[in-house]
Amino acid sequence: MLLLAGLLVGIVALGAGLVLAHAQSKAEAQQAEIERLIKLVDRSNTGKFSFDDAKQFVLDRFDKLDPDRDGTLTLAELQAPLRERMNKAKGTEKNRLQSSLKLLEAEFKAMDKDKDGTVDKNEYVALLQTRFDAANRDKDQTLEHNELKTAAGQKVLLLLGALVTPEGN
Ligand SMILES: [Ca+2]
Ligand SMILES: [Ca+2]
Ligand SMILES: [Ca+2]
Repeated sequence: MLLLAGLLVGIVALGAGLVLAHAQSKAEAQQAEIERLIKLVDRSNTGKFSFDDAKQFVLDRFDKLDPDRDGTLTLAELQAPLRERMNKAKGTEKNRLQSSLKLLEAEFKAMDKDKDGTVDKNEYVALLQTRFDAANRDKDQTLEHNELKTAAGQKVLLLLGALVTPEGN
């Protein structure tokens, strides 16, 4: 959906010829990001990953995001790595990261089921399970590249720390 929104803005702003190039490079960037994450998550080197792979990956990621090790994430903790990058970024890159921060805030709210203002591991993993199942269209044990390309797949990748592609960029 974000990709589509970006494309629509592109059509208005740039005209048809440039849009083709724009869409092409975005598709390539998305492709590369999917490949990167599959490599990180897939422990058995099969080019796809199971829910257990994804769960293990997010639990490790959770610990890295949780420097005070209290077992919960605040919004600030979730956003910290991105903020750090944003401080060093300039221009369009900075705008891109700014949109990502907003998206993370929405993600945080989606995860914080009991609305206590923090996200614990159970909440994180529960949302991962829901999104994994939604994206796993052939109902086998794994998410493949073509499933990760879909809107549902992109939502799984967000939880794995994918670089997001915000609107209008
Ligand atoms: Ca914490
Ligand atoms: Ca909570
Ligand atoms: Ca599958």
